[in-house]
Amino acid sequence: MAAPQYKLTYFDVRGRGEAARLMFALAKQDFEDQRIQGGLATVKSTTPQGFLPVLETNEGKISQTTAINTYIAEKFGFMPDTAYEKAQAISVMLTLNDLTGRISSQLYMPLVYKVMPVPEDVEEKKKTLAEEINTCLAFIENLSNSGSKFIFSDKISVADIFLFTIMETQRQVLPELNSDNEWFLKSV
Ligand SMILES: N[C@@H](CCC(=O)N[C@@H](CS)C(=O)NCC(=O)O)C(=O)O
Repeated sequence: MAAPQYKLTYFDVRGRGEAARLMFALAKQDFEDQRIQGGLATVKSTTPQGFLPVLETNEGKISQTTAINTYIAEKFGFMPDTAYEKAQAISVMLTLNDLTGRISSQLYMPLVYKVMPVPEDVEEKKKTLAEEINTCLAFIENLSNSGSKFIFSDKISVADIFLFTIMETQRQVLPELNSDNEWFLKSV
C-alpha cells in the first residue's frame, strides 16, 4: 500500500489552515503545504465546496476546517481520549470556527483585506465581536480541566492547537480586538 500523501491547500496566512500545518509538523509527517497567492479563483473549481482549506489525502479530498482537523487529529494522536472529550474538542473547534466566520465577514474583509465597504457601524461591530471573543474564551476555559496543562489533560489536543492558532491569527490580523483574557496562552 502506498505511503499516505497529504496536500493542504490554503491561503498564505495562518487562519483556518494553521492548525493542520502544526499537527503535521508536530507529528513529523511530510505534507505538501500549498499556499495560494492569486486568490481563491485560481483553485476554486478544484475545491469540493468552493472554499478553503482543502486537504487532499490518498482516500480523497476533505473540505471544512473541523473535518480536516478531526481527520488529522484522529490519524496522528491529537484527539482526546474519551468520547465525551472528543465531542467537547469538536465543540471548541466549531465555536472558534463560527466566531472566525463572523469576525472575518464583519471586520477582516472590510478593514484588513479591503474587499468590502467598511460598515457604518464598524465601531459597534468591533465592540460586539470583542465581547464574543471573551464569551468564547470563557466557554472554553469553563469546560477545561483546571488541573491539567492543556484543555483536557497534560497531552495537547487538536482543540488546544486550534484555539492557539485562531487566537494568534486574530491578535496578528486585528490587534485592536485583543482580548485581555490571556488564559489560552498558559500552556504554549
Ligand atoms: N465552513 C468553512 C468556511 C471556509 C471559509 O469560509 N474559508 C474562507 C477562507 S478562511 C474562504 O475560502 N473564503 C472564500 C474567499 O476567500 O473567497 C470551513 O470551516 O472550512
